[in-house]
Amino acid sequence: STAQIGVTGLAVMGRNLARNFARNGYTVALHNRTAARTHDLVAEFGEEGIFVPTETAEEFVAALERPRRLVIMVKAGAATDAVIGEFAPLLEPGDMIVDGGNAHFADTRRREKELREQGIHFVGTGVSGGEEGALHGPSIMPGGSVESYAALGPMLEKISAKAKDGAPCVTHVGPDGAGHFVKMVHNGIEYADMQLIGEAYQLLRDVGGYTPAQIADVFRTWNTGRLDSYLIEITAEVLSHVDAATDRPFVDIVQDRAEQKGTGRWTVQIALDLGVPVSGIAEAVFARSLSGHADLRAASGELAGPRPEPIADTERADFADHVEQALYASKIVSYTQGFHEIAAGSAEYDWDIDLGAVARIWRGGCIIRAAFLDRITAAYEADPGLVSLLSDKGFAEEIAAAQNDWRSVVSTAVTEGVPTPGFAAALAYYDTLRAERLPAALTQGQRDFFGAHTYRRVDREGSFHTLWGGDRSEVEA
Ligand code: 2AM
Repeated sequence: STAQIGVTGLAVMGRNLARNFARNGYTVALHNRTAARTHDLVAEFGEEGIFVPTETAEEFVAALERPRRLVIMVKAGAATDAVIGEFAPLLEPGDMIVDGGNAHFADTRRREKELREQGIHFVGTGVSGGEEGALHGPSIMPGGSVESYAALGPMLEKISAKAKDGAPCVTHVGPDGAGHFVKMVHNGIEYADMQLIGEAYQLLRDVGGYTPAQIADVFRTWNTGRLDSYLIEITAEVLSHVDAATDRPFVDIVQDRAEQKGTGRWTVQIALDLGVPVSGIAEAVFARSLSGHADLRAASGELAGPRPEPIADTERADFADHVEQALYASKIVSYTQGFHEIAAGSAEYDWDIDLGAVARIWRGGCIIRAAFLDRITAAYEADPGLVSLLSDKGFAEEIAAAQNDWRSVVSTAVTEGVPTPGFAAALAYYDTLRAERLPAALTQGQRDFFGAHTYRRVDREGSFHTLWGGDRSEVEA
């Protein structure tokens, strides 16, 4: 028993994570259902560090020093339960099972509870950054017990991405499912970021009259400013890519039907359960869904509406600046919504999540890594009880400066018939928060009318009902 860590499930994520541990000097036990993958890894990358290939579950467990640290990298769902069922009986109290898959946090809570009863620490861990991140340093979001983090944290800190200031992109997020919950919201925010970037692109193209290659340059410029982020950077790469077969912009030869694996959808489902309005993230999920409805789109080809007209060349640069403002303001709103969901989950499940620390570990390794996250950390450090990111003075001031352009971009989009559900939903959320009075008062009146649901008055305590079907006098409920 010489290995400090073991990885089972050696498809690309597991393989790269195992290599990352080995490259960082850890002895890594390897296991996979099909042993060929294990041997392939050693044959191809054995030089990178010390691997202990094993074939059976017993051999794998025996190879691990105690307390055992066993990382599962299989497809989230039934396979995770199958693998846990295979290994848990072989483990001893104090050992740790780390699930690095994209599990639903409710499954993680269930598994953690079951294994805790056997004295085994179950660490549901978000791992973001895709294949490259797994190999070179992901952002890691572990849940589970404090004791498990004490034994595991130093290793995770070593293999994680490092932010520009050198800080490792990992923290103990909180107990049981906290890590997978935060990873879920990370993915929801990622959907929103991608949708907003997509809307900016479409506006620059259809209204701004820019070519994809020119838009790539606009994004490269944005990437030197406050929007500096991995997603903006790769957007420029994708937009400047030319398809070799047709010599056309790559973006024009790809079918415009977005796919999804489910974590964005979960973010919205859970937000609904928790009563958190994540309208921007929801619009991003719906936008992907609608794009995939080829049937609806084909059947709607004749629907009336404007075809966008590109503006004059002389107005382009100004328009691009306005779109940048709209993108930035909308981005602040989607992060506001995502962090609200994390705060709500933390309160619901007693996780005591440090929101500033979450922003800090997203600064490197993960798909939404961005300079902007430093600002979120600073906002929560300045006020750990911050109710909403929008109440942070710095963000409020930036939105104040952006909002005129944001409005003009949304109205241009509406006038020209370019769908911008992300920009518009973010703006509606913002305006809802600012509104002095909302039509929710009317909603309450309607509810009282048809269902005697009662309402509260602005001027007196208590619940009231108006006798709508009678003399319309008011009674105390
Ligand atoms: P395989 O190579 O034997 O297919 C991603 O699918 C990874 O999870 C692969 O390493 C795969 O092993 C593994 N995997 C998928 N389902 C599994 C299961 N039910 N039990 C064990 N490993 C599984």
